[in-house]
Amino acid sequence: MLKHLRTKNSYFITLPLKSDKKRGDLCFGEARRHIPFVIKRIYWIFNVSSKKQRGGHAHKKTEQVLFCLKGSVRIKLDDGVNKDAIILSKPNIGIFLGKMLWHSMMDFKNNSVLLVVASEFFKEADYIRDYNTFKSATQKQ
Ligand code: T46
Repeated sequence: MLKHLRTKNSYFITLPLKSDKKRGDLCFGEARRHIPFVIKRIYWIFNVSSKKQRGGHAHKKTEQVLFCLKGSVRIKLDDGVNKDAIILSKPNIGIFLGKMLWHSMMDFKNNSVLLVVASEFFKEADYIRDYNTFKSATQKQ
């Protein structure tokens, strides 16, 4: 059973998984069907030391879904009021992160590979990288 998240604009997404004992497994996701937006960008994060932390920002507009294809990664979420911490470790279970959600990734274990699909092209202006700016923006909403 997937954990219920208190942070707004976040929820788990379970993708179809075709298990095949003889040939191995296959997982897939379709835009607007399993992924709730049209995918404009993908990127993946790997070779991260288990002692290092990434993220530590929110997005003004971009929505994303994160999947840990290999290993495991802890994700901390904060909507300005509520906080959650979850672990991604199954390649068919992702987490949707909507806009204005402060997120950090840590505890990358066993050569983790974190795949991200995003609703927007990369734009640095879409990031809020200062926590106090994020906090005051959420209070104005
Ligand atoms: C996020 C979390 C989950 C690009 O030029 N294009 C891209 O599409 C991305 C994602 C990054 N970059 C550049 C920007 C920085 O110069 O790559 C560099 C590293 O990015 P950043 O420090 O933001 O990486 P993370 O791991 O802290 O955050 C990344 C994403 O940037 C972010 O949107 O939500 O993963």
